[in-house]
Amino acid sequence: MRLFDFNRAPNPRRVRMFIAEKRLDIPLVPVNLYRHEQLSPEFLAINPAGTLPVLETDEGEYISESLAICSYLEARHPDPPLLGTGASACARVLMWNAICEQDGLAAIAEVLRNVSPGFRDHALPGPLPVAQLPPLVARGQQRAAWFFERIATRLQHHQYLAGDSFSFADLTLLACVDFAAWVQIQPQQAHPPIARWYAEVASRPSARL
Ligand SMILES: N[C@@H](CCC(=O)N[C@@H](CS)C(=O)NCC(=O)O)C(=O)O
Repeated sequence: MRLFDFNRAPNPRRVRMFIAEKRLDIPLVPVNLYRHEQLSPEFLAINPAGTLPVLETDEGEYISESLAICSYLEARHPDPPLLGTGASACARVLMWNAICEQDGLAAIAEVLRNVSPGFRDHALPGPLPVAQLPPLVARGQQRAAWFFERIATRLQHHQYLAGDSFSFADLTLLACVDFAAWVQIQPQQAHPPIARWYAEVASRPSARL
């Protein structure tokens, strides 16, 4: 098994943290996004979307999408459970993970990818050119603000995002909060519940990855 990875990017990071929480040892294959190695013909043959992370299984199958990779690993290594146990806990993890992906990571990416010169003509991942749209910067900032307000409300009454147990949803949220700092958004300052949660989760050894 191998994980195609880039150490600076938020999606590969949440999978690396998941692997660390599971105490698994999976070799990493670096793919440098800054040098656009994800757009090489060799990598596009592995993942035509041109995104990381990708897991290569022992059977030679390639799995992209962070949640799909983590679901595969959870099925093979159930302890400690990070995707919930029981119908309702599993649904809560998937629900909050989806909220963090769609309303959090996507909003922050909308800001970064439409403002940073490094993403010129690459405002969306993938091999086709996509122009930056400056009005999306303010929209992304607004979406991110709404997202973190919702997260703060949730964390006011729950220790972790999906309830009483630490889960993959917390890893995705940690990736969101640290990614937000790239575009000068720091929800810990405005929202004490997020600050309380962040202090705990960011001190786990896996968060150093
Ligand atoms: N939905 C995917 C998102 C993967 C993704 O967008 N990864 C980013 C790095 S965080 C990427 O590979 N970007 C490539 C690019 O910008 O060309 C997942 O959950 O893994």
